[in-house]
Amino acid sequence: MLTPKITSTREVLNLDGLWRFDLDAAVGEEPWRATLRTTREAPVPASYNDLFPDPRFRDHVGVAWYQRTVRVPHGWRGTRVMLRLDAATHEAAVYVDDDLVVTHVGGYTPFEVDITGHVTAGGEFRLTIGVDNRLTPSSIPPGSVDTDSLGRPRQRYMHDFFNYGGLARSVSIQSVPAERIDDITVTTEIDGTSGLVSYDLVTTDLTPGAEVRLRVLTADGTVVGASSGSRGVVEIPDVRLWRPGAAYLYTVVAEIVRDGEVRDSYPLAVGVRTVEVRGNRVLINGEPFYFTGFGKHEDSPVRGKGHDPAYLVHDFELMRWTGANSFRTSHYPYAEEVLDYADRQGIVVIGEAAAVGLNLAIAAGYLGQTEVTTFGPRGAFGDTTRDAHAAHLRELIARDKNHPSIVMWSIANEPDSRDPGARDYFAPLVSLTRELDPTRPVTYANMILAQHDTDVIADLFDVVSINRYYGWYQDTNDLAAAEAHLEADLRGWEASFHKPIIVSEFGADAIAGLHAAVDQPWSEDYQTALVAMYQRVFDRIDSVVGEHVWAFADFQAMPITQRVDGNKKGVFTRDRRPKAVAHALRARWTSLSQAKNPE
Ligand code: GCB
Repeated sequence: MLTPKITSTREVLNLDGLWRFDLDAAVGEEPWRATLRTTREAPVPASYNDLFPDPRFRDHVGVAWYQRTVRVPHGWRGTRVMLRLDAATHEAAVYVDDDLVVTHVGGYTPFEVDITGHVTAGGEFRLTIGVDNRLTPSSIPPGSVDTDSLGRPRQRYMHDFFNYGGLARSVSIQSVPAERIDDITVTTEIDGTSGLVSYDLVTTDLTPGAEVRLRVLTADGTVVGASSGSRGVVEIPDVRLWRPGAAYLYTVVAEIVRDGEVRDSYPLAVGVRTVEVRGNRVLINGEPFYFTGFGKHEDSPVRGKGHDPAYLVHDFELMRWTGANSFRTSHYPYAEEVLDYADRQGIVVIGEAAAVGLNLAIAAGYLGQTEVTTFGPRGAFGDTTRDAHAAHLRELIARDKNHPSIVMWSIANEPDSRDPGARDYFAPLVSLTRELDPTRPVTYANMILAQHDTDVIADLFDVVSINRYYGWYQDTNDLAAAEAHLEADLRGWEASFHKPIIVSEFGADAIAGLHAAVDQPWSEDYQTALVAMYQRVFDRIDSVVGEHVWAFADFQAMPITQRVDGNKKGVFTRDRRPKAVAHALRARWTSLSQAKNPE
């Protein structure tokens, strides 16, 4: 599915703004059949939970309704009209006037539907979207809804970030030609001083005489290569590579031409670069790459997970200020605008699926129970969850496969990888990921309960990613013990797997402004000392090829007693002010980028 773009043959009408909005219980039966009975409005894109000072919205479990009137541009006569939602978290039913036109499951990937038969150019229609925020044992991410002692529905889930719901990304309609390009897949290789761009176009059925062609343009518009047919390879002589920190993008323009006239045209930004794992190194363009940066969230005050270009630019500027070269889209696919920007800014991305919380051992482990079964027929997550996970991976890779910034897929965060059933669950998903994208390494983020000698899936993956909290959840307030345990742990993985290791999470909560002369958890000083201790260990272990601090910024969390107005492991506060650790990271990473990733 191609991102909506205005081209010489396509138009887009963005529907962002204030929509009529209310919760299911307020609007009566079949609310799509008439103007929504409410005076309330909500912005799109934004999560709805924090907009209203009312726990009914914040803690809502179930469906919320968005509605607006849309006028189809009169010039769209004779074209196909597509409706596209960049995300509806987590499930959506979409109505055009009285008709259900599409449903979709999965809160972080886009979907579209052809609504040509339901609308008229120049006319208006009523667009109503029911968005359900419930997580179930077979949704990705998983969760469950139970009834509390007062008979109210309560959402349970196994990840700590707040379960924001609503339309957190853009909604648009587009006019596209009947005869059109439906998908483009581009992969790149380097051959001496040339770049090779292989492409594969999917089109609608073409009428006789229609021809497909493709041109590659430099950033200033000079054509450097061309081809015809739905598949092929274009060579770019004296190629300028996409490099971390020094992005360069070509534009591939795909076209359908008939009778000398361009019937469809679609431009795609393409960066020529390679990624591979060799021994215990990750190579980008054949050179070892050391990842510095963060696990992030899409999270900000008021708008929750709503995409916001101001936060996008500011976050990237702050990352650049710390000397970070990369981040992980923990724990779900981010808005496409984020990846487009990463492509242009030369920031490296580990693209993570929304499979977070496939782990019953985390709660059980902390409560002292030992026997839990997460996966398999006797566990909570069997074939139905795996099918949902596979469907999600298909949508993720279909959306993001062409981004040069994405160098790796992380297909799950902290699954119960000690559970024997994890192997049967994950082996097909790893194969599927490789089949969908043979060009990128695959990883998952390991959690401490599965160690190098008890984890049953790590060998299936290309890169070992490890989330560790020595000095915080374990060895609390004891950095000496934490240092010894961390080193032994990492050395165990190095010796067992001989693969590159990225420490994909490490950190400590810190309340901005709290200082202490001696080690004290929750102080900025302790957070800084803990991060420095981890880095000393990383520097002693050859296989460590990356350090992603948890987390970029404080973020809203599920309300539990371990969280003080959210998770405070941010290097920046939720409003993006640096804690002391930010300055320490800046000192290390700006000098590391010279030493480990020379230009
Ligand atoms: C983790 C999770 C992350 C949490 C973090 C924490 O291991 O991957 O989502 O936010 O720990 O702060 O507990």
